[in-house]
Amino acid sequence: MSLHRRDILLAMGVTLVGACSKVADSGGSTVFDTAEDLHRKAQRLFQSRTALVKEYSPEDISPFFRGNGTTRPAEASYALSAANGFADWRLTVGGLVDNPLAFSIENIRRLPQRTQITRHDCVEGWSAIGQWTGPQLSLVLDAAGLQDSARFIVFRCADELNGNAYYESIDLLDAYHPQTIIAHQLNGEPLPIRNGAPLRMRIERQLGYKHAKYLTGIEAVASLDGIGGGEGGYWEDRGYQWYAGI
Ligand SMILES: Nc1nc2c(c(=O)[nH]1)N[C@H]1C(S)=C(S)[C@@H](COP(=O)(O)O)O[C@H]1N2
Ligand SMILES: [Mo]
Repeated sequence: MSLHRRDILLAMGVTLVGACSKVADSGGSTVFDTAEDLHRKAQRLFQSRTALVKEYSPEDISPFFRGNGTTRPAEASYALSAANGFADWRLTVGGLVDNPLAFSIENIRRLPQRTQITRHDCVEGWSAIGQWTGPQLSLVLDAAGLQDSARFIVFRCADELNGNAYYESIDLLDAYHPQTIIAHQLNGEPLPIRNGAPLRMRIERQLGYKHAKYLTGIEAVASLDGIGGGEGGYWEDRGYQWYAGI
């Protein structure tokens, strides 16, 4: 899947603003960089954001991929759905899109798939290597048709922590990253409940808390204001960084 040209420009605009303010913050002569310098810096940032993360071999896979955060949503509707093999689970794609969509797990399995063996890093100080399979998020976003005003992708989840819905968000650069997939398998098996069954995000350029589990909705938005606590994610609303790059 290729990036929309419009999205690249939009995302680069976001990156450029970040680069400029960082340059300004650092003081000194860098404030007077030529347009060429700035262009080179923006390109370097863009390349570091779009590069692939390392993929591992089957022998590197961790014997047990632990669960963290919610490991079994407490909601009765979740237990019912799990008892039925998630046959009634729907993943909705909406917000600033031309064609709102709803996918069953079977629909998700029938899309072109990507399989990747990657290392997951949690801020709590553990890592694990697992093999994940599912369609690229870009495929689903292109099918829904992102509108020009869309800047962020929000992920809605089935679980709550302390009475607050878990949610996450990323920008369009990460949304269109080739290793950003909607996973329905871990190590060749349907996702275990502890790891987010039936669907969870893999956002491989970022830390563990960005990878929304128990995924029910994907929403394209222009701003993160007014969603949850307004900081772009459950943990971000509690002080974690929104951009958790690794
Ligand atoms: N819906 C939901 N997604 C979540 C969490 C959660 O509590 N609820 N925890 C996050 C954190 S902190 C991590 S490290 C990973 C853990 O993924 P795992 O359970 O497969 O190890 O899921 C992330 N996604
Ligand atoms: Mo985590």
